[in-house]
Amino acid sequence: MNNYRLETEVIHRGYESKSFQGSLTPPLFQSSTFTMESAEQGERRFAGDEEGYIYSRLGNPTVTILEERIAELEGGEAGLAFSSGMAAVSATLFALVRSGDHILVSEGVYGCTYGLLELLKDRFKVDYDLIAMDKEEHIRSYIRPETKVIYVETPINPTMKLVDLQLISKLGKETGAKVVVDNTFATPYLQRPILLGADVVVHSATKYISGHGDVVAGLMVGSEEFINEVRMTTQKDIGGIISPFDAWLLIRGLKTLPVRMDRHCSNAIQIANKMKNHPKIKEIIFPGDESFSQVDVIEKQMKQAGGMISFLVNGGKETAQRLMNELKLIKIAVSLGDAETLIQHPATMTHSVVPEEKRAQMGIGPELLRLSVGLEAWEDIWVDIEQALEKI
Ligand code: LCS
Repeated sequence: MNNYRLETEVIHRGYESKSFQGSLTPPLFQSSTFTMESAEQGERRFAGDEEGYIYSRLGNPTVTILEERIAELEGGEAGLAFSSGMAAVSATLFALVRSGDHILVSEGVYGCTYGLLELLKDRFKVDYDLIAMDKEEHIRSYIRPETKVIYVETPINPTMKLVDLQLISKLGKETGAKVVVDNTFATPYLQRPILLGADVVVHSATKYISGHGDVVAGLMVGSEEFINEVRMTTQKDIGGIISPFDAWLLIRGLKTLPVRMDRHCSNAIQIANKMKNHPKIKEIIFPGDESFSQVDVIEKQMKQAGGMISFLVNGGKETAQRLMNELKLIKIAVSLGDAETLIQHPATMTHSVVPEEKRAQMGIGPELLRLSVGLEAWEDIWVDIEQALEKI
């Protein structure tokens, strides 16, 4: 297949209808296993001497289309799909570290990623440090001979801080640590870490890639060698594979990713502009606003600022929760990147598993709220926020 622009690849990459009786949309291979023509063929397939599907934990034609598509979109050699974002994150880390190793982590990660780091530390003696990743010398001072992975989210959930991916990739190459980037908030439409030097990209595909709030899934992109290793070890033997139907839904979701992202981004700019002038809002943290402290990093690596806004209200947890309860159109829910605008309170919801002092280090206080700006008319989203703000 020729190389096309990303907006075309999201629709076509990895699928040739003539191989599937002309079906315009990729067929759903809802099959757990695949029959062999002979015992000898079974032997050859297991030995790796003949290509072909064996069993859906090892590969499935619908899933293959998704994996080829995401690899192309991220600019990597190969892709792998998982049952959840956490299955992708855990398969990556279990493949890259051994007892005694060290992981350097951005100061702020999704709550369950923090939980996984703690589990690795407690049970498998893999140490980690959460650090601010803004200054080169500061980052360098934490890299040890045992540092095998530099793991970052950017933008960080939910504090919206950014990490300079070229800088981190340079440090990874110099020290031999693998750079893993969770690209959930940006998606490959806004940011392509592998093209900036990262080794592995992971996603919670549950979010913008699905886009419709109906799938929990994960994706990984990296070198052919790394993806094959994970496919045959920490995916095959731990087992966090995607179902063919969920892969099919993600193929469908990806087709509209660019148009949806444009709308999420433009809606977020409108909402942020209204919010920042409201007296009951103490501060907005939105990479698309001129007050944002890392505008230089956006210019280096992001096409647009994204559809997520975090903000602080005057008055702490009770006021934050009251604001949520007064909303009518906007739904109180974790997850993000859906058509519906969603709001959540990170300190008591997505990041409640993170101890309070670590939350404070990450910048997650009781007055912080996170808004996933949806695809509705932005005026309707704002009217809802404004009427709720009037009541607090
Ligand atoms: N990485 C990031 C940045 C995430 O935000 C999440 C989930 C994950 C990984 C894990 O993905 P999952 O297994 O849920 O597909 N984030 C959530 C959030 O902020 N609200 O609900 C889930």
